[in-house]
Amino acid sequence: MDFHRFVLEPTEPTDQGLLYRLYFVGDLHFGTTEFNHRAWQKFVIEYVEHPGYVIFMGDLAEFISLSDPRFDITLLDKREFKKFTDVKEYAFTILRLLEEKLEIFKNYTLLFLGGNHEAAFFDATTISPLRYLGESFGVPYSHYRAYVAMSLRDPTADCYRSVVTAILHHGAGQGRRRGSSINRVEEMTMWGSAELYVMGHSHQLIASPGKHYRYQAGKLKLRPVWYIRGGTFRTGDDNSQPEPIDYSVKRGYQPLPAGCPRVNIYIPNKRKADFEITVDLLSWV
Ligand SMILES: [Mn+2]
Repeated sequence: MDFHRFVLEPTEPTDQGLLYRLYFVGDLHFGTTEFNHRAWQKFVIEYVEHPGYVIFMGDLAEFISLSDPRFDITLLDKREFKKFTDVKEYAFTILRLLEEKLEIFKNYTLLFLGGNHEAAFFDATTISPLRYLGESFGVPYSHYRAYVAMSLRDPTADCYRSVVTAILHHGAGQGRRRGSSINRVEEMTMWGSAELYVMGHSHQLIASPGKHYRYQAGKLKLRPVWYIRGGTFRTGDDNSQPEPIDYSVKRGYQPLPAGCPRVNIYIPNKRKADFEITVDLLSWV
């Protein structure tokens, strides 16, 4: 598991303390007809009003799949397709469009975490989409999982006030019931201890609070933790052509909204107070 340390500046000054906002954004499946452009626009407006750091959780980019209505079956004639250069050219077209979409997050992006669809993208094109974006943004890329420590800087005192850690994994497997989905995240506690356990992949948007007991410096301490699943933007929209194809409908899953979780880390001004964490589940249809 890769380890990354980041220094966070407060995203917003408040009179009562310091606020650090952090978005986990994933499962866009950009490149399919099911990417919900309308919900994405609403998210961008929300983000501009409430800026914060961003960690991308994987399955952002998708090479066109055989089930995509835009796929031209005649291209499958192995003798014509594939001048391999055409495949690469198409892949880079998708990536450049995605890069434009993510441009507004560029200076606030901490990390790109890869998912299974990036692996499929790589298999089809030999291009690793998030390694490409990571290099373009000048931020690290981790395949599938990472352990992250975020040092919270206090610019008024020029010191670090605390550290929030997170164990991240794109996710794997299926199971659409809320319980089975969040249990996968709770199992991440066996990999190590952190304040935030975040997993994408299931497209469900869930935040579930938990508690950890830790014996530290001769004292038993109760630490609040959060288990989080990261949502999706692959829900289709009203304008899909040639017909609305909602991914969840097509797969026989319960329909889900488009959205992502936002984590608010708050340090009150009062001396010695440690951070508090709340999670907003942002969703749009
Ligand atoms: Mn996935």
